[in-house]
Amino acid sequence: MFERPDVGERAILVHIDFTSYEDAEDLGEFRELVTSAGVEPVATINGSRKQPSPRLFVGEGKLEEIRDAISANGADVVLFNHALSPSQERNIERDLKCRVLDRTGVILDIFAQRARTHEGKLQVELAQLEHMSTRLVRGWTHLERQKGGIGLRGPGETQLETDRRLLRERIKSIHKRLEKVRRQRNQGRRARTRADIPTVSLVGYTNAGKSTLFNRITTSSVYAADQLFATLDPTLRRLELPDIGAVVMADTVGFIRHLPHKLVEAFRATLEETTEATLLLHIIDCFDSRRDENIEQVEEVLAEIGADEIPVLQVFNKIDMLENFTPRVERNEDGVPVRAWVSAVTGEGLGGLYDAIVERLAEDVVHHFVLLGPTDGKLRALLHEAGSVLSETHRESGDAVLEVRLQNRDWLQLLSRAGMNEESVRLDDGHA
Ligand SMILES: Nc1nc2c(ncn2[C@@H]2O[C@H](COP(=O)(O)OP(=O)(O)O)[C@@H](O)[C@H]2O)c(=O)[nH]1
Ligand SMILES: [Mg+2]
Repeated sequence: MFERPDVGERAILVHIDFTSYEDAEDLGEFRELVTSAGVEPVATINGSRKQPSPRLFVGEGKLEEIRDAISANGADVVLFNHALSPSQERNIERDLKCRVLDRTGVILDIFAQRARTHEGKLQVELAQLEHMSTRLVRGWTHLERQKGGIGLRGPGETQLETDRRLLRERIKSIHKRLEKVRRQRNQGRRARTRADIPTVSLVGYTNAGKSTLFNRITTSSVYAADQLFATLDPTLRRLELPDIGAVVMADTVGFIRHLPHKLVEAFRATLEETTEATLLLHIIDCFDSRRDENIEQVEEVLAEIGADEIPVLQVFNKIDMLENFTPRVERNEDGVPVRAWVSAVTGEGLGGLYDAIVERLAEDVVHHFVLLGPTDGKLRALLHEAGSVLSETHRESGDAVLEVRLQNRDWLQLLSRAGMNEESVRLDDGHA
């Protein structure tokens, strides 16, 4: 794996409107994607054409414009908000003497940075190798590759530099490993890597405000915990919530409009971690004209990856864009908070959101006073090991009273590991 470059790369973005395309790509979203790939867009070249030129995608005049922008801005890379054919990419690179990446390459780079699970990483590497296998002959120097940078992260350089036969073998071997991972999962044998602390995952479209909200919540002086995860992974942080205790918050890779078809699998795989979450915060840009279809799309994909059983709290973000809007929390007929209206930028509504998160997490938390006799040592040890014991007192009878607080599913799991169940354990809940 490549290190990310210390100094941010500087990119020229190219976005062309084609009269022959019905559904124009979204430039705002592309800029957002580029930024989240860790690259700084320093200039944007716009244009319009009837259709792409077969050889250089754009016309000679436009290419000249891009060339000028590269030298004027000291750019390192040119990013096209379009799918380029391998030969177009190669021709443009040769002509501009600058690294060129298309939309697929940019998105793959983000996935490579964000995939956290084993399966996700394999799936993204597969997509990268497949994307690159047609693009092996490039003008990039050895030095540039070693420096890393956008589009250069992921499969090691040996794979890129050796011949296609090796690449094909590598692809085959990843297919095999993926099959194995899936088989194990289907047999339910996959080692669950679920943390023993609850995880709240933020999902939603790119640009909905996930990262802004994530930063806002995790750095708020009220709940920010140690920065345990900050150095390891900027998209995972720990919070301390009242009545809940430690919680991990995770920013996930955003949904992307016009996701290139061949990246669908890789995208789902990077989202796969959300199936392990305790609670999903579905962040929605309430000002977006495509709001409702976005919500449906997200829900559909969550169902497809098997995350539809996980409780969801919808967060309608950017209420500062609406006129005279008062933040509020909406509840369902059972009184459960299901939707919070907030502004991640101004902070309006965040208090209500925190409370709603705590309330939703508390649904799944048990708080018991457990009576343990001398023969119940196993459960006592497991509860301590899980860090779930709030206090312990001893009675003259020889019983210990443990005050415990943990996720209900963990409680059931510890009981079964101790050879007990909810009927056989003695509770002293009159105590609570
Ligand atoms: N007006 C307004 N803009 C917001 C709000 N939250 C995020 N944004 C902006 O929306 C854009 C996308 O935000 P970001 O957090 O990167 O979205 P992500 O792609 O979902 O992570 C950025 O330009 C943010 O400044 C909000 O509450 N109000
Ligand atoms: Mg983001």
